[in-house]
Amino acid sequence: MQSYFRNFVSDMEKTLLPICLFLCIEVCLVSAVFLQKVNVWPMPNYLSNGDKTLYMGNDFELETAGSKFADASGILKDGFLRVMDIVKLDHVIDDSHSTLNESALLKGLKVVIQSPNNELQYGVDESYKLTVPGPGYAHIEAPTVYGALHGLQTFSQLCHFNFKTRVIEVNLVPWTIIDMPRFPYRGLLIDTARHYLPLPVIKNVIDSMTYAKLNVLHWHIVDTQSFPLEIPSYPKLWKGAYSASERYTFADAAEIVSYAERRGVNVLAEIDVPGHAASWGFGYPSLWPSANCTQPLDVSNEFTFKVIDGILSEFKKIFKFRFVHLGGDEVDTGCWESTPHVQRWLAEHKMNGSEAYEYFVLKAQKIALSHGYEIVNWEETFNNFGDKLSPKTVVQNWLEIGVAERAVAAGFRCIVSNQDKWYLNYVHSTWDQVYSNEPLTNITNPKLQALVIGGEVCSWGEFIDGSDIQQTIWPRAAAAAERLWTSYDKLAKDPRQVTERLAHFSSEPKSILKEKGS
Ligand code: CP6
Repeated sequence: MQSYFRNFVSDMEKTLLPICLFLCIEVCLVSAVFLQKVNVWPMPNYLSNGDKTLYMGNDFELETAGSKFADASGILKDGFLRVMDIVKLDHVIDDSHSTLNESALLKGLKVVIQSPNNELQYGVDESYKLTVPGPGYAHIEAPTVYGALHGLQTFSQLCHFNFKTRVIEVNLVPWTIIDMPRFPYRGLLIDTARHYLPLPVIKNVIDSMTYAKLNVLHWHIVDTQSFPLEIPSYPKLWKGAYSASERYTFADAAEIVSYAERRGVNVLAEIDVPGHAASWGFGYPSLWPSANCTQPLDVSNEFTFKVIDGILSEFKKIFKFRFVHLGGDEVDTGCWESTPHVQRWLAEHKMNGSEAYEYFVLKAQKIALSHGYEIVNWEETFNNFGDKLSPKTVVQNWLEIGVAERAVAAGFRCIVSNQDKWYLNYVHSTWDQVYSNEPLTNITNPKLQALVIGGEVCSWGEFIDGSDIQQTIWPRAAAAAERLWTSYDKLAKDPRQVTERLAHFSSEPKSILKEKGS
């Protein structure tokens, strides 16, 4: 019995010992991971950290001595104040610091920007280096102020409020972060035609984009349902607005652009032609083929192109982004083929409906080019007459799988918006599906990869308004933002690995999404 028991024990030891060892190692590993939890979103491209904790002084300050960038317009200073607001939230901070050691004090942030210019444009250098070496100062170095703004966002994510000591802490010091985006175009579409979005809501959306380093607000301004924007040279166009109060003055639009610009966000303005444009005709009914067949815009009428030209020449005054979006999607030429005067025009010009669609899109492209814009078009234009499009076209995918592959093979640049994964209006699509949408799927040639300039999540407005747009956008847009920012080899292959980090990111901006917009 005794020997049986001894044997039993030793047998047990044989099996338990490895299990115990395994558990010990596991506990150590888990606690190491726990200690080194890095809660930065999107994940930077190079990062190293230590295990020390600093606390932020009362007069935590921004210093820019040595920077070539003069910040006359206060872009950097405002950015600094905004992230300090995020860091502090509404916590009651203990400013006596009586229990804290001077040798762990973080006094401020020194920012050095190499370029004196601050023009925001497609392809601007957004890289930055952020270091928190120890007590004293944290440092950001960046070629441009827009890289520095990203650095500020990352810095804010290293800070947290310690509820015991009631001070702001930075832990895991020393930090070194070297970071740059994977793609230059990281977009979000908002739609102000299906539901009007008040200016403070749009501003809030812009602010929230900066937390995730998204850099293009694609403003789908107008559609069938409404024309909310004032166009000074065609003052009847915004008769197509839902109501007098649901409108943007030209100055409002300029205000949105400068608000976005100061935050490193470009605005891509869209007029979707020739489909999706029936609202244009409330002010100018001759833009309709007929009163009961109201779109696509009348291809047979020169006035149609005069209005497009007028709109784009007004756009050029405020929308400084290199690209304008000319839509071109979901065109049903039935109205053209069934309206007598358009029918006659088609016959005279020896065109059928689809040829007239091509004629319209190419003519609109020429107008945009004449104003110095490059063009984004929805993928149908490429699918139907890709060989005719201007080489300055960027093809925006949404519909078919494999469009990016085909568009870059044909030499076009491409933006990926795969509707199954990146259409946020599909509220049942989950953040991990968003995360797993890889823009370079099946594109292996580096030259062709470079033609995929990025991607865009789309918050179409049929069922979204100012009251719930933020809840529909986040946190899924953040999943896309990491896909577009972080280099491929650093992305999680299984989205579940990043759940906790994304949850941490989500709670931070949400708490300041109250009306700070205007
Ligand atoms: N409006 C415009 C839309 C859509 C598109 N263009 C759209 C289509 C399908 C879905 C969501 C939006 N509402 N002008 C397509 C690019 Cl699911």
